[in-house]
Amino acid sequence: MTPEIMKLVEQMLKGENVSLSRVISLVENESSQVPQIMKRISPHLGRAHCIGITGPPGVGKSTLVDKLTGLMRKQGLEVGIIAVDPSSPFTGGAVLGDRIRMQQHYLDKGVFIRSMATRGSMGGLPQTAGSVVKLLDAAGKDIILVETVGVGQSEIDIMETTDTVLVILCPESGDAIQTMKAGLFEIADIFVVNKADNPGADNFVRDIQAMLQLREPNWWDIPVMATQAINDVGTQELHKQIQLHYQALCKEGRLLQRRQLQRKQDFIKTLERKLTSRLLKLIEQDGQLSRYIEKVEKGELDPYSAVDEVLKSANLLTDWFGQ
Ligand SMILES: Nc1nc2c(ncn2[C@@H]2O[C@H](COP(=O)(O)OP(=O)(O)OP(=O)(O)O)[C@@H](O)[C@H]2O)c(=O)[nH]1
Ligand SMILES: [Mg+2]
Repeated sequence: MTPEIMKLVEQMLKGENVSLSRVISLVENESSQVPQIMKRISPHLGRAHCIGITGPPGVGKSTLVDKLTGLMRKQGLEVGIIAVDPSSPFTGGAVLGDRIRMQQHYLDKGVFIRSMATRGSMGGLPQTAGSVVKLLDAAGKDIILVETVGVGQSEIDIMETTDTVLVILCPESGDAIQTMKAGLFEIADIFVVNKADNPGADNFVRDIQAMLQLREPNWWDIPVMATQAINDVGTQELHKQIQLHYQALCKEGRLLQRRQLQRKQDFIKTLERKLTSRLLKLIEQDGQLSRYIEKVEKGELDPYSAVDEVLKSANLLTDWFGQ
């Protein structure tokens, strides 16, 4: 680690937000210093309660995050917020909207807000989001809220990164069966039906409850909460449930287990990423890639055979293992 970055990391560990911001940028830009940074902060990890907030676009996730942040600040807790911005090349994403809704916390030094772009990974978490969560943890945030727009499978990411997952829906989100199809039942620790001021909320809550009753009894009964984030109705009850979930997690080593699994996934994913990018580089250097792409495009070669041939012809395995 360069002395400059070392100093930055030390300041971040003391809870200094400007340094935290700069270290996050290093991680987002995949600086070569990242492994050393992560190594340095590893003794400081695991203290924060990390909460994922996911759900379809526009259900009120940011408004809820804002209200929950207010309640947590009243308890004197330091809050870090990661708003994953579903940036589309057309709209430029929802950053501005998130900023406006969280305005009341902008001047509060106990609240750190960071937007991250999804960078194309279909609405899931950006590859670096897990590392950014770790930085906030190491910087001493008590609570880390990760808001992400949920669209299908990629919500699994949030489960692999956080301790408690809130799935936010609203009465317009469609019937409960669709919700189940979307895999939300697998990841939710708490269901929230927001915009309960709109018609159909009671029925929607009951539908979800009925679905949940079909599940095997577990150590945690998934609650279904009705909220009106915009009117601050039901938000205290939701906050209470979040705390209860954390308490239940902390019992009988469950949190430890969840985090062990997360670390394993983190390791495997990082390995996959590194291997893929290095292999692709090798293939590109070989100059053969464009020839194969052309053949596949023309339909002269099927993609599977092309992959086999590329791997053979580039002598990749020899290069890789240095034999
Ligand atoms: N009627 C009603 N509107 C709400 C409620 N909560 C939030 N809204 C409104 O719903 C709109 C979307 O709210 P956001 O908090 O930005 O929703 P979001 O899920 O973060 O949106 P994205 O991040 O763009 O996916 C805003 O106009 C809010 O004012 C609520 O309880 N009732
Ligand atoms: Mg939002």
